Amino acid sequence: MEPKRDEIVKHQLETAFTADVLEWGKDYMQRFTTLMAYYRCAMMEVETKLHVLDVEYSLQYDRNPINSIKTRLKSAESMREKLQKMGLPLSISAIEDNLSDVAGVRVICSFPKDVYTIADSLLKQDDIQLVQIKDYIKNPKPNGYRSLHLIITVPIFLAHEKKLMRVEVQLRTIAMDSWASLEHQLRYKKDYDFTDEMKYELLLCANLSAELDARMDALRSQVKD
Ligand code: 0O2
Repeated sequence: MEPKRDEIVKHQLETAFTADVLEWGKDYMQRFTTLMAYYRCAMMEVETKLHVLDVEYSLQYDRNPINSIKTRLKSAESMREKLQKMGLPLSISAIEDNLSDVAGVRVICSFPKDVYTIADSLLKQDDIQLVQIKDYIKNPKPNGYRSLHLIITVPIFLAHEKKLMRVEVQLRTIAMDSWASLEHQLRYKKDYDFTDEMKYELLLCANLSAELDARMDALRSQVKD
C-alpha cells in the first residue's frame, strides 16, 4: 500500500474506533492467540504420549498398533458456528468452557483391538483425566459411523502455571477411517442431502468395513497364537 493511502486508512480507522476500542481489540486477539497456542501445546502432549505408547508396544510385540496420528485445531469459523448453534456468546471464555473439540487428535490404529489397547493405556496415565467417552464402535451411529471418541484433559506446564486443557481424541482403524473420510467428502462436497438409497448404500459400506475389521482382527489373533 502507498504511504499516503496507508495514512488515510489509518485516519479512517482512528476516527471510526476510539483508541480504547482498538486497544481492547488488540488485547482480545492476543488472548485468543494465547488460548489457541495452549490448545496446540495440549495436542503436542497427547501426540507425544501416543508415540511413546506406539514405540513401547512395537518393542513388545514387534509391530506398530498405531498406523498414523493427525492433529487439528478447530477453525475460528467452526467455533463460531458451534457457539451460535449452542446459543452461546462468541467469547473466549465460552470457547474454553463449552467447546471440547477445539484441539483434536485422530489416532488411526491397525486393528480394532489396538484401538482399545491404546485408549486404555492412555487413560491409565495419572495426568490424564477422562471427561467423556463415546463408543461408536460398540454402538455405531445410525449412518454407520464408527470410532471411539474420548474427551480428556491433559496438563500443559507453562513458565509459571499448570493448565488443564481439553482434547478430543478420536481412535479408529484404517477401515473406519477410510469410510469416515469418504463419507465426509461426499457429505461436504454436495449441497444436497443424501437420498434414502444413498444413506442405505453408505450404511452397507460401513457394514462391509466392519466385517473387514472383524476378519482382519481374527487373522491377527491367529498370527499371535
Ligand atoms: P471436525 O471437522 O471433524 O471437527 P459435537 O462434537 O458436540 O458437535 P456430537 O455429535 O455430539 O457433536 O459429537 P461426536 O458424536 O463426538 O462427533 C464429533 C466429531 O466426530 C465430528 O466432528 C467428526 O469429526 C466425527 N463424526 C461424528 N459423526 C460423524 C459422521 O457421521 N461422519 C464422519 N465422517 N465423521 C463424524 P465435526 O465437528 O463434525 O467436524
